Amino acid sequence: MSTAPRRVENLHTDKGKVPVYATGIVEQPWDDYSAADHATWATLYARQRGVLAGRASAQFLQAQDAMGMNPRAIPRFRDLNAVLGRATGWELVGVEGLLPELDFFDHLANRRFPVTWWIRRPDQIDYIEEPDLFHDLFGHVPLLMNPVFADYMQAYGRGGVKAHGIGPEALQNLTRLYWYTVEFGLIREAGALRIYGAGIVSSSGESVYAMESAAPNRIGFDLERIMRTRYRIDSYQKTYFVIDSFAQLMDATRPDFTPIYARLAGQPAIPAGEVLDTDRVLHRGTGEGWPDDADT
Ligand code: HBI
Ligand code: FE
Repeated sequence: MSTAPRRVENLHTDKGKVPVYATGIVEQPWDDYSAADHATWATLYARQRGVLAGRASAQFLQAQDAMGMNPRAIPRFRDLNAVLGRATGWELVGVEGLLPELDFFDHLANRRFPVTWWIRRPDQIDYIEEPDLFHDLFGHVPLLMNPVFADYMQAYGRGGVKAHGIGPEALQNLTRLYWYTVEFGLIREAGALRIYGAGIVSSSGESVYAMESAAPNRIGFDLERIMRTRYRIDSYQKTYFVIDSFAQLMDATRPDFTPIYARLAGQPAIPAGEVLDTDRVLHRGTGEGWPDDADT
């Protein structure tokens, strides 16, 4: 039962005061967005929809259209919540940025998706490291309209709360699953490779790279293999994992992960660019342009 969050402090930002609540929830200060903020949204939205034609999952594009996101100005969370709530019971809540993992998992477990309330500056339009409103709203939110993916995200949140109680290794295993599916996942749709991961769909460069570059590996989804695989947060991915459907993703998260964590505990992590003999290899990458320093 979600209780209304308690206002705890006013956060000073360059746009005045934004009230921050106990669970990290802030109200979307829609009236404080500048013309530049709205123009940044409109530019990124138009550019990405152009890049994603023929590259993004049809289910992603249909879901984004069904949400009725305004392409010309930053959408109001409350308008999107009316549509999203009816479709799958999910709710967008504004946040300041990355949340402590347990807070993040608790939101997902209660069908609340945290969306950063601010958007990047015009001079950051091509890249920003931390997730801003465009990454969250354009990238993550549309698929919450898809009932199967919406169930997966809630199951993931519940799994995260449990993993947090088990320990750091379990949490690391689960974070890798999020990274290689929700953030950087590919899907096979009607026999063709398509993008659904938010980190890719919100990046023009990585949308092209993930689909067309010879450099990265593309490997069939394997839950435990993914949970062991390191990743990079500072460059395009060295490896992308491909699911056959969102149902496959949901089925993979049905079992209790506790015995899986126990099995993985003694096994070494797999470097981000490595290909295993047991992998279902769709494309073995050339490794061209890969950073040569260690993976995280
Ligand atoms: N917080 N607001 C926000 N958004 C995220 O995507 C997010 C987070 N905190 C932690 C986190 N993601 C990752 O560690 C996930 O793998 C859990
Ligand atoms: Fe993200």
